[in-house]
Amino acid sequence: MTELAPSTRSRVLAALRDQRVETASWAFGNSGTRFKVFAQEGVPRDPFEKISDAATVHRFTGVAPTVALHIPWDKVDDYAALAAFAKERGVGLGAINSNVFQDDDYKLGSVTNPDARIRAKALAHLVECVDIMDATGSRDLKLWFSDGTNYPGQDSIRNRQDRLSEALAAVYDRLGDDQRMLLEYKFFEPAFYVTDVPDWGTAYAHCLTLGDKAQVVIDTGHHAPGTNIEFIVAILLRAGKLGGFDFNSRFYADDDLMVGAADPFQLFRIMCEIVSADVLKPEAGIAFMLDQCHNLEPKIQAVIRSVMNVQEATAKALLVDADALAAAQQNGDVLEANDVLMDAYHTDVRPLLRDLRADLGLDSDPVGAYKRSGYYETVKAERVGGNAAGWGA
Ligand code: PSV
Ligand code: MN
Ligand code: MN
Repeated sequence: MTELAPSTRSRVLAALRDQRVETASWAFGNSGTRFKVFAQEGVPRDPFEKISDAATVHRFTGVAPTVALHIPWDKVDDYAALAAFAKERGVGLGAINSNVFQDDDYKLGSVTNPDARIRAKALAHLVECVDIMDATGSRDLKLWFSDGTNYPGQDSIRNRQDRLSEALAAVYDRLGDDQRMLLEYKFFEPAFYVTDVPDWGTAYAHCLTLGDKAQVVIDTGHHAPGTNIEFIVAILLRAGKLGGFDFNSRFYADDDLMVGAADPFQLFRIMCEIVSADVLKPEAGIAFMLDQCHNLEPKIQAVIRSVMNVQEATAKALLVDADALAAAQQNGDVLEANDVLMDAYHTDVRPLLRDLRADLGLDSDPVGAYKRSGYYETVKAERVGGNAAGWGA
């Protein structure tokens, strides 16, 4: 790496020091595909052990101080006790993810179901998730609906939108002053014909009607191949409606692979939008969350790698020479503008990140340090009969 100007170096290091990535409890449990859930040794047997694993990721990365929960996968009797347990281990509880997709009752939809009894059941779960947020101190409720239809004519598209909007309004009214709801979209799966929240436009329209506490969350794996995700980021940022990300990688469908593994350039382009809008810092209110499953690879190690991948993309985005870029854009110098961006992308930022970790009092090699720590050997011996994350459970 060519020597960075001292002012650039300290600006980039300061931004990286403040960056936060939220891990997901379900990434530590067993997972698989709809064909097979693969069991690994040493996986958590309960939500407390998932939190211990998340705390281990934070211990070696220094930038992952919160872990998201998924209800009921992480159901416990006492959520305040779970939050206290997390705090003791140096992490906090992050977003509460609702689950209205794993119940026979939801075959024809949850909050969009034609049956009022089932809609009420789904709504009760969403409200219970806000009760849990009160106990855990979580700010964000993440909503993803598997609702949709398989056949033309199966149900009225407009009536389903009305039912959705009614449920969202009821949840919105239940939110406290410091709480938000993040509405997630996904263009396909599990419904085949209509998906009730298929795209950012639908999510945006609902959030706009609801008010400031409703924001859109972008799951990077939930788009058709070739979708320009950074464009969606830019549009939502302009509208003040970007609440956060579920980061992961996809090659084909909702693969939930490690973020930055399939397309590191896409992740860089997304982070460029974030950096240029100056919304990287936690106070900007954008949640950078991981939503991944590690079916084949060692889980804790994979989450550490994922956090590092986000840091690398961010560091490169922070290295874009904003003045040179603006000048080239203003002059209509297409190739120079592209060069400025690519220059930053091609920079090897690993030495800079090693320095960042040294500054934070961490080992410069988080994966190596984790492997040497003996954590995995300890949990492997202690935890016999770990659970599935929820998928395929
Ligand atoms: C749906 O595919 C999704 O991305 C939602 O965020 C769910 O809550 C999550 O996956 C579970 O992994
Ligand atoms: Mn997601
Ligand atoms: Mn997904």
